[in-house]
Formats: sequence, structure tokens, C-alpha cells
Amino acid sequence: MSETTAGRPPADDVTDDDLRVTPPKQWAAGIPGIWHATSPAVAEMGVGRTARALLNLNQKHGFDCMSCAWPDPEGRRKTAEFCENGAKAITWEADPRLVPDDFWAEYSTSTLLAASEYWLGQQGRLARPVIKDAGSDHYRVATWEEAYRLIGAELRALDTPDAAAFYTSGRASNEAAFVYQLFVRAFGTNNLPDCSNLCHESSGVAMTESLGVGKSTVRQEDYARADLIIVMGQNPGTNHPRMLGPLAECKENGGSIVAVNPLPEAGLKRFKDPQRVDGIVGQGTEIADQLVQVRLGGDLALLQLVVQRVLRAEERAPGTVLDHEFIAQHTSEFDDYREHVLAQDEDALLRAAGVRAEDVDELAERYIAADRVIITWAMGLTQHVQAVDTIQEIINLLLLRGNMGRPGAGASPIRGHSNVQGNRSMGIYEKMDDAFLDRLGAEFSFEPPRDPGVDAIGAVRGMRDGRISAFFALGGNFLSAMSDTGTTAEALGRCRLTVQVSTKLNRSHGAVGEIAVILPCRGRSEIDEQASGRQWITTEDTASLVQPSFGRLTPVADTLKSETEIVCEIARAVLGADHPIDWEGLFADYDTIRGHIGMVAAGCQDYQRRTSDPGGFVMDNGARERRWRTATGRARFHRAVAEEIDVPPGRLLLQTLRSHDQFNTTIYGLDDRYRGIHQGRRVVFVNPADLADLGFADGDRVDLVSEYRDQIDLHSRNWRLVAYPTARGCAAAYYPEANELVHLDHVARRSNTPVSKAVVVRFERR
Ligand SMILES: Nc1nc2c(c(=O)[nH]1)N[C@H]1C(S)=C(S)[C@@H](COP(=O)(O)OP(=O)(O)OC[C@H]3O[C@@H](n4cnc5c(=O)[nH]c(N)nc54)[C@H](O)[C@@H]3O)O[C@H]1N2
Ligand SMILES: Nc1nc2c(c(=O)[nH]1)N[C@H]1C(S)=C(S)[C@@H](COP(=O)(O)OP(=O)(O)OC[C@H]3O[C@@H](n4cnc5c(=O)[nH]c(N)nc54)[C@H](O)[C@@H]3O)O[C@H]1N2
Ligand SMILES: [Mo]
Repeated sequence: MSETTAGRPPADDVTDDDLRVTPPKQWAAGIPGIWHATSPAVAEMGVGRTARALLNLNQKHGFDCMSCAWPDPEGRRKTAEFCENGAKAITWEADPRLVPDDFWAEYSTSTLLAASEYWLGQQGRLARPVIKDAGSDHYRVATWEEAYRLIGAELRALDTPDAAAFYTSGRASNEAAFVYQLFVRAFGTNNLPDCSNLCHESSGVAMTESLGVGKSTVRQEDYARADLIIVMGQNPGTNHPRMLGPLAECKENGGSIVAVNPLPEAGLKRFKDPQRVDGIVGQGTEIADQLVQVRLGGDLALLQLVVQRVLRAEERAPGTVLDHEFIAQHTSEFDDYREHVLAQDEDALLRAAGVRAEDVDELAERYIAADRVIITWAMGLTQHVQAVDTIQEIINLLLLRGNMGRPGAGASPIRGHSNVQGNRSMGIYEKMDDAFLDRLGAEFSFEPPRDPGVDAIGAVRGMRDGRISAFFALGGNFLSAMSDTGTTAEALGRCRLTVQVSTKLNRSHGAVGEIAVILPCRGRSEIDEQASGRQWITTEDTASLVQPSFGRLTPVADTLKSETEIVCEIARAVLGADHPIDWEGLFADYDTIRGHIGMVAAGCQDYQRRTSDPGGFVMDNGARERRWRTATGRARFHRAVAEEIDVPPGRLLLQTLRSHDQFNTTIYGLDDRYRGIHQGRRVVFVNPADLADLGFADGDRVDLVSEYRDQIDLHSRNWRLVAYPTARGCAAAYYPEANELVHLDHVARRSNTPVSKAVVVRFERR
């Protein structure tokens, strides 16, 4: 892809003129990992700022890494407690280049919509508020006061507060998230869709019903203590690289690792720890002892096959396999469940899972032989029609041998965004429970709305159908993150007002309503001065560790404001200066906000004091302590029937996933070196045998057509086929480019998450 020619960024996402394909890598990290981590940072930022940025990542008194939500060690930290992708994230955020004022006259909103995410990110940090007036196709520079006044007037003019939706991406601090949901509810709506709706919603729904808590039941130190870790539907080498360390430690302590994945992912094969001398010079640690190459969406069937074997082993040697005491004391519905699973047809399950019986035998033997088992998972499980059932089957399997609420064992959804879990704890949820709303109302003397709001899918439908006419986004890139890009763009375009609080440009800034506003904010790494002095913020990681985070870098422009201040100023502009909540007092001193969080958010009593300790505190979990806040007061066995996904002849099942050079919709670079892809992104990975069966060859150019029920086919142009050892019948392509193939109505049952990992596609030769 070439650099910009004036007025016209590259028209298509990637031209792929220079695309090269090489054999995939057998290992992750090590010297190339660190090298790739530091070289781009130094080029863009200068040595001083780079060193300050990297050395403050994930240190006590430094800032929490904004990349993934992998937990920090509770005790000792290494000098460099970050990974290659954390380094990319900080370099991208701390980018000193600014979008110049004359940019807005040069590029129209339609040009931004047509530009690539890569090019947009390379334009530097947003520096000043900009407004696109009705009738114009260009943003213009504005003052903060003008922007606040405009947003205030437009939101007040709505017929009902429910005509607005307020999206959150998982980067916001707990303080910003708390004042944001407070503002939205004081305004009068629960329309708080968030990136969780597209991400781990299925995990939350499943675990809350089965265990009474929607979060991981294991702590950071548990991974190294496990005898067996099963990593399902997750690519840690790329997306949670710091997890490879604890996985390697587990192995060194005699444990074993099983990867369940249609793809043989590099990080799961061999890992060289760049933090250790033997990691750099040696062969690294062989990570996965077994790879189960499941078919896309086949995990529920696979898990039931394993459960059947565990139950039959118990029948053969009664009293030796199941943890009867745990089952009797801590669980409910076991007998019904047992009968139900044993009645499932083994051949049908094997077909749905796409695995051989020997693979299941081996996995079941490993499970039975291990005293302490952790199962982790991410998007490979959550973004399927039967996602919730699948995750509940994981819980079932763990419960059989009491692998819950003891050291080295448990269920561990690995979160995505660095503070997405904290955002939920702070009330970013369209159907927050009554207890939270009661406390919120009592703390601020108002009656919060009780009707459930819209989630991400509901927001798009609402905008498309004219019920929602104002869309506000605290971070993120809603257009590119949502399914069905065409419908989402059309829906946003029907709005009267779209507002985005952002650090950098993305395509959502081109998918605008009649009036559009961009408000530039500081990043987490930057110093945040307010009336009472320098502020710090708090975040929560995957293991529920809540910690302070201190901005250390000089903001790239003094025109930027913090997210917390922006939200409070908008609240003032919308609700009026005489509103009973003292919005100015809230952002003048974040201690005030933490005081309120302590009174409102569950498990956050005495929040200010407990987060003042640089080590932070671990939130109460329930399941981890074997206290079950479920409908039966116990951990629940859940019954499901695995459905085989129907793929008509001549079609494949396509998953959409991340490359090694991106963070969600942010494209750092055009390589995916672990998978052997260089200088391009429009590739489709297909098993060579499927390519042959379909009459195609590696290197062929195709259009992708996706089919969903009787709905209109969705098209995506110009992809290059790559022969790759994925499971038979399955294919993979990168998100967000492939999102235009995911139908809006194709969602997971009970969690409403877009089905981004099982799209039925056919190829059309170009
Ligand atoms: N560097 C970097 N880090 C990130 C992110 C990023 O984009 N870049 N994103 C962050 C976010 S928000 C999230 S949610 C996480 C995402 O972390 P991941 O879930 O690891 O992300 P994906 O790239 O979607 O990878 C899905 C994995 O599941 C496998 N898979 C797909 N379908 C199935 C299936 O049906 N069954 C099984 N068993 N496996 C399947 C895929 O082959 C792939 O290995 O990472 C977070 N961390
Ligand atoms: N097809 C498909 N679709 C998916 C997925 C998939 O696997 N496949 N994954 C889904 C998942 S797991 C997720 S989490 C979503 C992600 O959805 P989002 O969270 O909406 O998307 P991001 O790409 O993380 O958002 C990037 C933008 O956030 C802004 N930003 C970055 N840092 C900050 C900050 O500190 N403050 C503010 N205000 N803005 C900031 C920048 O402007 C940047 O362009 O996408 C989902 N969509
Ligand atoms: Mo995510």
C-alpha cells in the first residue's frame, strides 16, 4: 500500500500489490518478538519518550497496558512487564504526530469512510474538537465550548432519552466509565451498548447462570499451578502474549497444555520467553502437548464427547473419577445432566466436532489424570450461535471433578480490552441489576430508568429503523467492529447526531449522521492535570485485580481533555448547570468519583483506600470461594443439545480473526508473520484439500459471498486464497475487513453476540 496522494487516501483497504506468503512460524516471541517491539517505537517517538513509555508499562506507579486484559502478577514485576503487542499499543497511542488543522478541509467524511484503517491510524493523534454541520461533507475545527453546546442542544431536543444510544469501548478507566453511565442514566436511558456485546457477552451470560459470577474464577498465580490447561478458541501468542509465560511455567512444573483450535497457532506450538536468557538463546518451550483440530463451532460436541468418557470411566471404576463430595455439596441438577449427556449420539457428536475418536480419548484421559484443571477461552467460543451452551459445557466438565474454587483450577474467559471488565463493574451494561440501580439512585438522589436498554445489535436496528437518532461513542470504532458493515454504515447515516470521543482517526469518523462531532481525548499513558492536581485512574484485569494507573507521558497536545472531564462537561451541557449532581466537582478530583464508586459498585466498598495501594485489590468473586449466587444457590449443571452447523455443498465455514499486527480495528502493520503473511490482509486461509475439492488453487483471487438463511447474500470483493493447515471445511479471514460478510441477524442465542466465527461462504472466481 502506498502513502497518501493529496486529498485521496488509498481507496481500497489494501491493494495487496506486494502481498507475499511464506510458511507459517513454529514458535512465538524470542528475539524477533522484542526486535519488532522496539524498532517502530523508536522511529516514531524518539528514544527518550519511547523509553519512558515502555518502562512505565504495567509497573506499580506506571500505567496499565492498554492492549489486552491479561492479569498482572500480584507480587513481583519484571522490569519489562510487557510484550511486543503492548509495545505496539503504547507506541500507537503515544504517537507525537498530530492531525493538522487543514486536514479537515482536504478530506471529506466520505473519503474517511473509504480510507483504510491503517492509513487513518497513520495520520497521528486527533488534536482539536471538530464539527461536521448539517449539509456539509467536511468537519471543521471548533472550540470545546461550541462542541459541548451543540451536543447539549441536540440531545435535549430528542423526543425521548431512549432515542439516543451511548456506546463504550473497553479502554475507558473505571472513573470515566462510572461518570459516563451516571450521566446516561441521569439523562434517562439504559441504552449503553458496549464492545462486550461483541466480545465476551456469551461468557458473562453462561457463567452468571451456572456459577453466579460472570468473570474468571482463577487468579494469575493459578495458571502456573495447574496440572492441565486447556486453551480453547484463543490465540494467546498474538492476543495475550504475556499468557505464554505462565503457560510455559505450568509446563516446567510438570503440567500439560492442550490447544483446541481449528488452526495450529504459533504461540501454542513453541514459545521463547524474551525476558529470559534461555528463552532467547535456547529452543524455547514446547507449549501444546496436544492440538485438537476441532471444526469451527464444534466445541460443544467435543466437550460432550469428553464428558461422556469421564462419566463412563466413573461407571467402570465407581468412586474414582468424579468428585462426589463436591457434586453433592456444591452443585445442582447433576442426575438430569448425566442422563442427558449419556443419551447424546456419539457419532453425531463426532461429526459435529469434526474430530477423531482417538483425539477425544486422549483429551479425556488427560482430563481424568489431572488433579487441577483450568480451561481458558476467548473469541473462538463466544462468537457462535451456541456460544452460551458451549461455555456452560466447559463449566459442566470442570464441575465433574470439582475443578472450581480451588488453587490451580477453574474457568477462565480471557478478556479482550484492557478495562472491559472494569467498565461492566462500573455499570456499563444495558440491563444492570436493580441492586446497582437502587444504590446509584440513592447515592445521587434520582430515580434511574429501569427499562432495559439496547445492546450493540439493538442500537443498529434502532438507528436503521428510526427509533434512535443520536449515537455517542466513548472510544472504539463501532462501524468496523460491528457485524454487517453495510447495514451499520447505513444505520449511522440515518442519525441526526453522531459524536465520538477518540484518540485517533478511524472509519467510524466517516460514518456520520447529519451532524457529527469528534472530541479528542488524552490516552491512559498521558498525564492528567485537573483543578485539584495530577490525577490517577483505576482499571480491572481479567483476574479481577483492580489497580491504580498513573499517566506518565506529556500529552501530545495541550488542547486534549481527559475522558472523565469530557463526559462531565457534556453532562453539564445536556442536563443544565443547575443539575443537582456536581459534575464539575467530580472531574476536579477523581478521589470524589472513587468515593461514589465505593458506595455504588458491587464489591468496591472502601474503593478509594483500597486502590490507593499500588498493588490494588482483588474483587470478590463468589465462585472462586465456592459461594454460588445462582438461582439454585449452587453451581448448576446445564443441559444442551449440540447442533451440527449446516454447510451446503460447495461452501465453507469462515471465521474472522486477528492478525499479529492489529489491535481489533486498529491496524499497526500489514504483516502476520506467525502465519507467514506479509504486506497484505485480504487473504483467506483454506485447507489445501478443500481448495482442491472446490476447484481452486493457492494464489487464486476470489470474491466471497456469505449466505444466511433466506436473507440477501452479502459480498466482499477481491481476496487471495492461501493454502493453510486449518481444519477441513473451515476457512479464516481477517477482521474487520470480513465483517461485511456477517449478517446483522446472525447472532448467538441468549447473548446476542454477532456470529463472527461461523459464516457460511462460497467463493466466486474473479
Ligand atoms: N495484539 C492484540 N491483542 C488483543 C487484541 C488484538 O486485536 N490484538 N484484541 C483484544 C480483544 S478485544 C480480544 S476479545 C482478545 C481476542 O483474542 P482471541 O480470541 O485469541 O482473538 P481471535 O483472533 O478472534 O482468535 C480466535 C481464536 O479462536 C480460534 N477459533 C475460531 N473459531 C473457533 C472455534 O469454533 N472453536 C475453537 N476451538 N477455536 C476457534 C481461532 O482459530 C483463533 O485462534 O484479544 C485481545 N488482545
Ligand atoms: N468480525 C469480527 N468482528 C469483531 C470481532 C471479531 O473477532 N470478528 N471482535 C469483536 C471484539 S472482541 C471487540 S472487543 C470489538 C472491538 O470494538 P471497539 O472497541 O469498538 O474497537 P477498537 O478497534 O478497539 O477501537 C479502536 C478505536 O478506539 C479509539 N481509542 C483508542 N484508545 C482510546 C482511548 O484511550 N480513549 C478513547 N476515547 N478512544 C480510544 C481510537 O480512536 C481507535 O481508533 O470488535 C468486535 N468485532
Ligand atoms: Mo474483545
